[in-house]
Amino acid sequence: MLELWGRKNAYNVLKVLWMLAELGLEYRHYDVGSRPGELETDEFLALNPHARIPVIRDAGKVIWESNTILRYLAASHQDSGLWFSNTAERAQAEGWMDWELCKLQPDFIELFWGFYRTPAAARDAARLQAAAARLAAHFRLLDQHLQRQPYLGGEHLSVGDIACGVCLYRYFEMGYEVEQPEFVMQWYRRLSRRDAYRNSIMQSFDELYGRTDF
Ligand SMILES: N[C@@H](CCC(=O)N[C@@H](CS)C(=O)NCC(=O)O)C(=O)O
Repeated sequence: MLELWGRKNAYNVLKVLWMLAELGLEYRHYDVGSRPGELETDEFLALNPHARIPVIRDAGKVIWESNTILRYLAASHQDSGLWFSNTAERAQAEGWMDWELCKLQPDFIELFWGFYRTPAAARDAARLQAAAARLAAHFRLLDQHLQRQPYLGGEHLSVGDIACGVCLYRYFEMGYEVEQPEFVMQWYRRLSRRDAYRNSIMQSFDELYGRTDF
């Protein structure tokens, strides 16, 4: 059976939970990452030398990096429609995945950590504003793209939507005032109609409020 390591409220673990739910796959879950030192044990470092979650093991192979895990699972279950056998079509979705990793996620994490996870008295307003402005620009970019098509990779849900769509619930629900671009919101509503999205992503994250200890 597929195994998954990582606390279920971690941003990058959420991507994998959503993917597993879309595929209807059973898995064994190891809840690591919320207690000090858990990712630095010899046992865990043998799985992921970068001491990060998520990690999966499937068919005897260990895989880390959330977007790599998404690619692996989608490519291994091509009947799900989440992958593209046509390489040019696949590249459309994959471009957004790589952009998520280097642009969208760092700015989202900066805002989420700086605002939601940092106790109010310790927040840095100027830094938050700068992160929020960068994120707003990212979302405008997504909006332009989604004006032309319902999903990031084209006409149906794919790995690209899972990588980028994971942040929407926290972005719009964490209590920081943000723009709500029309086509992003339509996309968000489309995702929200999926059981897999609601059951994995649209979950309370109250336990992270004001917590910087993990
Ligand atoms: N690029 C990596 C980033 C992994 C990462 O930074 N994961 C965070 C959780 S979202 C982590 O392991 N944090 C340490 C912890 O939760 O203890 C990926 O996409 O998998």
